[in-house]
Amino acid sequence: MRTYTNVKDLGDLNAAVKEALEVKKNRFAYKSLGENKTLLMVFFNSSLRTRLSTQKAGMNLGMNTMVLDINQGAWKLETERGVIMDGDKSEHILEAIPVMGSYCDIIGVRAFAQFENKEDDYQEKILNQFIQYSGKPVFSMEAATGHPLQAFADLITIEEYKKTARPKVVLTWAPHPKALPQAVPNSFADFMNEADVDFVITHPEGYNLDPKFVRGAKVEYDQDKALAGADFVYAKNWAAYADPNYGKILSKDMSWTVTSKKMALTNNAFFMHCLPVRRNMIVSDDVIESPQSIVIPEAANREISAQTVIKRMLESL
Ligand code: AN0
Ligand code: CP
Repeated sequence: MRTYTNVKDLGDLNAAVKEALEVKKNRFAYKSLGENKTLLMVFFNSSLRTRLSTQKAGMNLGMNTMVLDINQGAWKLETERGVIMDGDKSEHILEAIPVMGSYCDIIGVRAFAQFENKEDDYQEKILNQFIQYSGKPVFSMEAATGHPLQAFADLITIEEYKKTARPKVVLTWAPHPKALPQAVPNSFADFMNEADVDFVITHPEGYNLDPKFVRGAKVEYDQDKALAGADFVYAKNWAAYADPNYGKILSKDMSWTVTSKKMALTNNAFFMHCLPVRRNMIVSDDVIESPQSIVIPEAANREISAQTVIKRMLESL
């Protein structure tokens, strides 16, 4: 595997989940695979889970791991070609990327949507420059339009907790005070559309995601109707995608918060969220603390999704 940015990069999805569950059974079985190999993780944005779980995954595989926070101690990077660099940016990304590539064997990149220019975000301008200029296998640690390590961990978690062969999985928008990217819901839809689940997306009008990710999924604007009979409730906020409102907050309607009253509409569903989550905006205290909340095992599976992806990249070096 040379790149990991979306569900297709995994090939046969059932086989990938099976491999992940094998990795989970014995996470040190491939300790020699990464010997004398270096993993570089580059962060343009904050992280708790991705930083720790991906570093742990690399260590499980015997790799040396390095972390660079671009905004804390590195030079400010110019990302546009042709700019006269007389401002506060000291280095161009076109030098920085191959230099970073020269110190490592595999690179993970976190570069969120900037909400300044929809085309730049949806063309994955930063991630694609890493793929093009680093000379190394590159995986997304949440880029502008996707978070495939999260969605893979989510699928593994659903596989572990499901009680029926084809569970009903509902992705629901929920309110949040700040504008958030569509990366997490995009990738979740990307994966659920390929998985053996009954997938429904619910959000207020105006919050439709990119059709490239929604594909054949059912979209229901009435949250209560969508939640009826759900086996898994996956909550997430995102800002508007559609023009002319790209990156804008259109609603803070607290009636969309996932409360115990909402969960009562479901088939005793499990509650999921990628974290970090704002309590009593996205989900009530009682729901996230309930036995049906699987947010902690879901986060723990981030180590497994990362390890499966890095293992495949090491195998292809
Ligand atoms: C980010 C997002 O919504 O994309 C990261 C989630 C994993 N969340 C925040 O910035 C709060
Ligand atoms: N879920 C997730 O990616 O969390 P972090 O932003 O803390 O890495």
